Amino acid sequence: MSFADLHSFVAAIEQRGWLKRVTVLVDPVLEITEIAERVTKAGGPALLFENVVGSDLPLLINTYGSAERMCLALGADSFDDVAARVKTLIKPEMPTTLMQKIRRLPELAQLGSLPPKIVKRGVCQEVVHTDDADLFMLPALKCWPLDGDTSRNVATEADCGAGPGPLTTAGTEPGRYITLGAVFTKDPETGERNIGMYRVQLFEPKLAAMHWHMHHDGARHFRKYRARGERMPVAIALGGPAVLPYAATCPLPAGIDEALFAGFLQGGSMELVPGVTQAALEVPATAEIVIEGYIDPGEELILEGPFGDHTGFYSLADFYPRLHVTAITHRQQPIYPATIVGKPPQEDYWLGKATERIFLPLLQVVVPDVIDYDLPLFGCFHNCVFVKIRKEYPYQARRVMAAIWGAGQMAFTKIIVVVDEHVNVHNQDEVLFQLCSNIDPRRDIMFIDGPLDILDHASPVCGAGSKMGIDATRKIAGEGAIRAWPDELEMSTEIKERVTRRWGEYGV
Ligand SMILES: Cc1cc2nc3c(=O)[nH]c(=O)nc-3n(C[C@H](O)[C@H](O)[C@H](O)COP(=O)(O)O)c2cc1C
Ligand SMILES: [Mn+2]
Repeated sequence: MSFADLHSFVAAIEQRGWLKRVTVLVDPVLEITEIAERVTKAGGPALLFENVVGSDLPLLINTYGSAERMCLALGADSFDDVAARVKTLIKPEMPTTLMQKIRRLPELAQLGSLPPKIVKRGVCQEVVHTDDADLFMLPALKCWPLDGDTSRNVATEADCGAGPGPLTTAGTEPGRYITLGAVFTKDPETGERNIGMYRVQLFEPKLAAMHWHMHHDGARHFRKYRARGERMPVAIALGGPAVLPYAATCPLPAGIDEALFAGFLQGGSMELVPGVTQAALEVPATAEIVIEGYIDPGEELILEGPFGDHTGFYSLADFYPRLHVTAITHRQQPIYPATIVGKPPQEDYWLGKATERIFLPLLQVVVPDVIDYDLPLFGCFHNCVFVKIRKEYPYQARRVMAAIWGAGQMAFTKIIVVVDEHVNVHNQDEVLFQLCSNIDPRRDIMFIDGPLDILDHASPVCGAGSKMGIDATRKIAGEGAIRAWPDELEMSTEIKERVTRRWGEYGV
């Protein structure tokens, strides 16, 4: 089952008892964060705030904050089911008999219906604001106390910004952000579409800042428009197909359209309509709200941030492009979807978990040695990954590390721990046990320099620094000085079964 818009997804989760409506008046400034923080960390439901200070729109949060809701949005029973479908994409089994060919026809027909479909009209444009567009009609959250407060947590010159621009005072309450928007852009050379989830800070009714990291596709497009000296059309979609926010976070290779992947995930094409003021872009027909605008790459940048981020720290304020709003369109009675990030676990943990599982078959194409991997909660996505391999030759773990450091967004991983096949990488204690016991630190830790997540505040410069690979596998001949390597303790199956069988007799 798939959900073509947020309204139908809300109805579905409400029907399953996974949504709670909050009717009392609440403040989008900090108060919603603290409520969502408590509910998410307790594994609680999605929340629909029907009465938000300063806005007529209801605010939905924690929509994807559980395995069940994330799977429902993906139209699957489990992440592994989706991974299995992804695997058939990359490793199609060739039908050999006529019967097999016939059986595969529906599958092939389905593949043909995945690219986005451009339609003439969409509910997302039921109401159109152009001259009267006002970003502050949205109940955009101020998530953390120091968000937008540029008196501290500001980047120094060593950071990512492309040089100073003038400071701008931010709206009514500084530090309000759109946090669950899918940002649509196109490559000016190839016309290829990209959808990325990037936060957007509100400054004035028609002025915002676009926080795309330099390594992400939106920023890549931006650099192309800048080189051409052309204005860049941008649209931000809120709501739309239930898979869209997830698709926008997917680490797809540059040039692969996230709308196509969304179509694959939901088993049917996503409908798009041309923007009303940015006709070069198509936006999701079923979105709740769409913000259309442009970035003029010739214009001075704006100091964006700080922002309480998924690292558990404020990401430093730095200079980012100004987004000028040309229209805000919405359906009748739109729902405003939002999320907060912060110390894990938050709602985004589940978006990340889905990716970890769904992208395993794709990672295995690049690094076939990887049997399984886990991005532990404490690692906040990019800080740490546990990898399991079947070791067959010397230094295989190091080869795996090097390959991961070259693989898409996995390249930003700061610490890689490689363990042997028998270790459960989803059990932190098991991995740490191997790590602590199996390494000679000087021999088994490898450092390299390279690009890092720009949110890593400990790296010596923004977006680049050192990474560490820890080979916690059993060492074999050819891997430097090792003595006889002992076997790990394990009771024989026979004795285990005997003790299980006789357990009652012992009376312990
Ligand atoms: C809740 C959430 C917020 C995010 N915020 C940002 C952001 O502000 N800027 C950014 O560049 N990436 C952000 N990301 C990560 C990107 O969405 C993600 O890396 C995505 O794959 C980028 O797409 P792209 O490769 O098409 O650019 C966020 C992810 C999530 C789940
Ligand atoms: Mn992309």
